[in-house]
Amino acid sequence: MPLSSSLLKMYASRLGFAACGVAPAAPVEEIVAENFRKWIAEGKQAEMGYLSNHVEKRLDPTLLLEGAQSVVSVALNYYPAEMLDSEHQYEFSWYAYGQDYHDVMKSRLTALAEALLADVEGEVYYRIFCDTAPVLERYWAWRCGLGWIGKNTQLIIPRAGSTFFLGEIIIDRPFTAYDEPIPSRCGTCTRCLDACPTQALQHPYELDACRCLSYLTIEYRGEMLPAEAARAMGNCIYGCDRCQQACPWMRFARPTEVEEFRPKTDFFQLNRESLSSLSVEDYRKIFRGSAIKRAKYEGLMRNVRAAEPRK
Ligand code: B12
Repeated sequence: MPLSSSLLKMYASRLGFAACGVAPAAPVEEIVAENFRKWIAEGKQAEMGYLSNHVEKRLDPTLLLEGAQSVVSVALNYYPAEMLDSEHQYEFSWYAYGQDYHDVMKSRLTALAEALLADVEGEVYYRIFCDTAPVLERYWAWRCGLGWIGKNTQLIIPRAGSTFFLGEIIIDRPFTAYDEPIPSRCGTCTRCLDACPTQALQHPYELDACRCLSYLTIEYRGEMLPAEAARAMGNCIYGCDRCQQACPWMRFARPTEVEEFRPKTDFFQLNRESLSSLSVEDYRKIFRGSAIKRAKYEGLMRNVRAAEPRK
C-alpha cells in the first residue's frame, strides 16, 4: 500500500515545516552528477574533504537505504524574529542564531516519520537526514518541488525566500502521488553574484568554497584568515548571508515561529568588549547546543581579531 502524500503534507505542516514534498528515490539527474564531480575535480570544496567521500552514495539515495523507494524533503524556516543590531557591533549569520539546526530538524523529522507510519502495517524502513550524510539536499528539495536552486546556489522557496534548513526522509515505500520540480525564477537577476565581496560566485549556480566567507569563517582551520577575506568580512564573524540578503525573493521572508531558533539572551548580549575577551568557559556556556561550535573557540577568536566592529 502506498503511503498517503496528502497525510504526509498535513503532518509536516502541523509540525511547523514551511514546505514538504516527495519524489521517487533514484539516482540524481546526470547533468547534476556531472556538475558535482566537476566541482570536486576543480577543488571548489576547499578543505572539506568529506565532500569527496562516498560520491556514489551522494548521487544515488538508493545506496543509502536498501529498497529505498521515495525521498521526502522538508524545509524549516530560520529567518530571525529579532536581528542583531548596531549595539552588538558584530554580526553572526542568521542560521546560527538559535539552537543547532541538526538537532531541531532531527527531532521534527522523527516526529513526522512516526506520525506518518502510526497506522501503517508491516515493517517500514527509513532513514532521516539533515546535513549529516552524503545527500545532495538542495537537489532533493528542488526535485521534490519545494523551490528552485538560485544563482547563489541556495534553494529558494517561492514567495518565502531561502532562509530554510533542509532535511529528508528516505523510505522503502512508494507514495500515492509525487511532486514535480519547479523552474527557476531568477531570470536575468545577478544581485547575489554582485553582492559577494570575495567573488565566490563567479558563475551562476556555482560557488567556489575556497573564496566563500562562510567557508573561511566556519570551516577553515588556518591560524589566520586570508587577507582578502579579512578585508571583506566587515563585522560578520561567523558565516555569511550576503548572497541571500541581496536576493529580491528575500522580501517575502517572515520570522520563524520555531521556538528553538530564538537566540538565548546571553548570545544577544555579546558585543565588542565581551567577545574580544571571551574565555573558553564563556564560549562553551554561551554556545552550548549552538551551530557556532563548529568554528571552535580558536576559529571564532581568530575571526573576532580579523573583523572590523561596527561603530
Ligand atoms: C558543504 C556545504 C557548504 C559549503 C559549500 C556551499 C556550496 N554552495 O556548495 C559552505 C561552507 C560554503 C556552505 C555555506 C552555506 N551553507 Co551549506 N552546506 C553544505 C552541505 C554540507 C553540502 C553542499 C554540497 O554538496 N555542495 C556541493 C555543491 C556542488 O552542491 P549544492 O550547492 O548543494 O547543490 C548544487 C547541485 O545540487 C546543483 N543542482 C542540483 N539540482 C539542480 C537543478 C537545477 C535546475 C540547477 C540549475 C542546479 C542543480 O546545483 C546546486 C548549486 O550548485 C549542505 C548539506 C548537504 N548535505 O547538502 C549544506 C547546506 C547546503 N548549507 C546550508 C546553509 C544554510 C548554508 C549557509 C546559508 C550558511 C551561512 N549563512 O553561512 C551558507 C550559504 C552559502 C552558499 N551560497 O552556498 C543549507 C542550505 C539551505 C538552502 N535553503 O539552500 C544546507 C542544505 C544545510 C541544511 N541541511 O539546511 N555550505
